[in-house]
Amino acid sequence: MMAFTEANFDGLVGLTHNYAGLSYGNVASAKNKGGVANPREGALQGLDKMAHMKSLGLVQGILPPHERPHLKTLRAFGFTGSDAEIVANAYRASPILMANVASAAAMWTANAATVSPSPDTTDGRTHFTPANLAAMFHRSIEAPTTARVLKRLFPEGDRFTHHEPLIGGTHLGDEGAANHNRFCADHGSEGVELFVYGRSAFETAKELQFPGRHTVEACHVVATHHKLKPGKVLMVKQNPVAINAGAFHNDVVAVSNRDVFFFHDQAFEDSAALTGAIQKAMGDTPMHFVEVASSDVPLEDAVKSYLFNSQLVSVSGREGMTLILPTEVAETPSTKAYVEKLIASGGPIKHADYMDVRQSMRNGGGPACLRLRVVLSDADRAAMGGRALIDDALLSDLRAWVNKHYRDRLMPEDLGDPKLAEECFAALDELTQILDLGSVYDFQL
Ligand code: SUG
Repeated sequence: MMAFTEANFDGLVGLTHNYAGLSYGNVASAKNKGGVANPREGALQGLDKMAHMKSLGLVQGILPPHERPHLKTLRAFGFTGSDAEIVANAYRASPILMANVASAAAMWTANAATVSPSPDTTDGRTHFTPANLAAMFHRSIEAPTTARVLKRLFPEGDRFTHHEPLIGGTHLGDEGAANHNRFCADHGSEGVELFVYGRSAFETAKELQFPGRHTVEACHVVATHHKLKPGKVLMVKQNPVAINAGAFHNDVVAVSNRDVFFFHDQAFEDSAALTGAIQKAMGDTPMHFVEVASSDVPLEDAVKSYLFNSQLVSVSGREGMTLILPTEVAETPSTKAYVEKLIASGGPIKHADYMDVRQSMRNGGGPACLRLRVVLSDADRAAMGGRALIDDALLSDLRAWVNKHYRDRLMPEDLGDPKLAEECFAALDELTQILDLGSVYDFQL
């Protein structure tokens, strides 16, 4: 019997990490607009989180930051000349355009792609679809680089296969794994995949105040491309109330691991119907549903603290599952009390580890936003390309690289500095060597 594990691929916080307030409907992004960011601290916080996961015996991977500012986009807008001239002219012409093409948002790799592992697919391969992230301009430019990195790490062939990001712009808006959960008895057993959407492509979603970024049509296309098994795919609409409260991705109000689904009672319009459908699709494997009542944790506190944007993991040697939570949960009275009660309840979740990822949290990215889950067999792991699985040597190389290249202070006003672009490209060129990625950036192609 082949052994399967879940690997988490965290996005490394990029050199241009800043607070530009780009994401309408993302409460933290709006609140922290214009603040002072510390890219170096952000990257080190991310590496500490990866080190913690590794120390728990989990398989931890890393995905690189993207090249920012993205000069290819600026050239497409008509800017010409040397790199320095393009940066200076684009910033002068439109600081907000520059903020968009300089955003480090690729760090939130829960939005990098949707991944269906081999036990779920009829051709027995692991399928990847990079998310088009069409809803937000600054994220809509991520997919080509994401695709190149994923293809390098998971070579196309008998084990892994890659699909094109969806066409159709916002009509086929796809935000990737942040709106996708997989339930199974064990990571290597056949799973049930749940796709969550905010709206339909061809309707006016009058009930939404904020963008419903992901459409039901996108879910259908990805499920079809991924060759998922009939009866093992579910689609559900996220509750508009949750989107309007700032849950711009479903992973702000729900998280799963294996046979446990942890979610807020306002995440979906009809929790009972959903849990019934999941249990039916799971057949003989009993699910554990941990539904958090609004009377314990108001939706507002769930969004503020990111209780559900935790990682739920099975740690060998620990009885029960572990939540990897952002420290903000311990600082919010309702969620702190809830987690204490949950751990003492005798249910499937028995441990809570808190991580400081504040640099990312201020842009609306908690522990779960920072990671892409990929279930891999031992043989899959052996077939991977690059050097993206974390061990002590790689961690130490990455920490040294961050300390050498990253600034410790960045504001949106700094994004027009041609020197920053130069620093980024030099650093990323070096990173592709550390991670053995080959050429994945436009400036290398
Ligand atoms: O897409 N924030 C990201 C946060 C993504 C979180 N991901 C998950 N929930 N899985 C977004 O809204 C803010 C950037 C800025 O404002 O500078 C931003 O893009």
